[in-house]
Amino acid sequence: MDTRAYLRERLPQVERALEAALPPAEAPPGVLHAAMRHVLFPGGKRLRPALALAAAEAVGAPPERALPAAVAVELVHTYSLIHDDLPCMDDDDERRGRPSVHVAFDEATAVLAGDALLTAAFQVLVDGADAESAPWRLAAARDLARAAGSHGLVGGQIDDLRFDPADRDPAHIESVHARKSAALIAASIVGGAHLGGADADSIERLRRCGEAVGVAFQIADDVLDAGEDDLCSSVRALGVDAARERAETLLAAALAELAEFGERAEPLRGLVRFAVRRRE
Ligand code: GRG
Repeated sequence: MDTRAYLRERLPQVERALEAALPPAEAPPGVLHAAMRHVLFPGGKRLRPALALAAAEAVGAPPERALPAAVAVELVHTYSLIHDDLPCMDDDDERRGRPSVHVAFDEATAVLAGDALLTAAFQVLVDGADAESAPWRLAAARDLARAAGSHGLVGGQIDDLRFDPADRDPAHIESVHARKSAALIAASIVGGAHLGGADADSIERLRRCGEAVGVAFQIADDVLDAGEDDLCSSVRALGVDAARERAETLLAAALAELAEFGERAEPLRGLVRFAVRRRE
């Protein structure tokens, strides 16, 4: 499976759907809409939307059926990046090689742009529901809310911010990663599968796959960032070699969950490998 070719083929439709989901930059209040677009376009790897589309394919649905989930997870991801960059959190002046939103605009605008993106994510999931898709969209919204909230992304973020530098317990570090990073990756896969009409057994397999690959993705990120001053890092707790080994073990577990899905899960398998073995 050529994952880069898959991304080149699928991502243009994600870009169009993201564009359609946001008000134009000129629509009032223009400053807010411009700030919402600032980090979203041009974006990053778009890994989470690609996982959502590939998960729909894995359960036998056309990938475009997963577009509302793909857009929703990217909007939640983008909000989290904007808020994470704020001076009260990670205090980063740059994101994706450009000034962070609070630098390009101001702090209040960055907070509000993040709030609006988070809200828009749930609007995209419910807008356009019909009798067939309503239960699937409801399930995707429920799982995304859980992944984004105090049991997921936000809970992981506060534990990361309050992380004790003396703590080198790998299990605690992995629990932070499971919430701060893996929960949204798992929600991307599960959301795509829900919109593809997957049965309960497939959803649970894909959830376990997403949780494993999500933690492995974060370990890969720690390995790529090794030498930076992140305190809650698997590399800091385990060393580079053991961290890499842990990521490979989790990758194998994630792929094992996909064993039953056959040929049509090849794009998802490719993306799962890409998430863990990427070099950027
Ligand atoms: C503010 C609630 C809240 C959460 C912030 C985004 C975040 C959580 C923290 C940033 C630091 C970090 C290492 C997060 C883990 C997730 C992660 C590796 C994000 C980067 O994701 P990529 O590599 O980014 O997919 P692109 O730019 O490609 O979309």
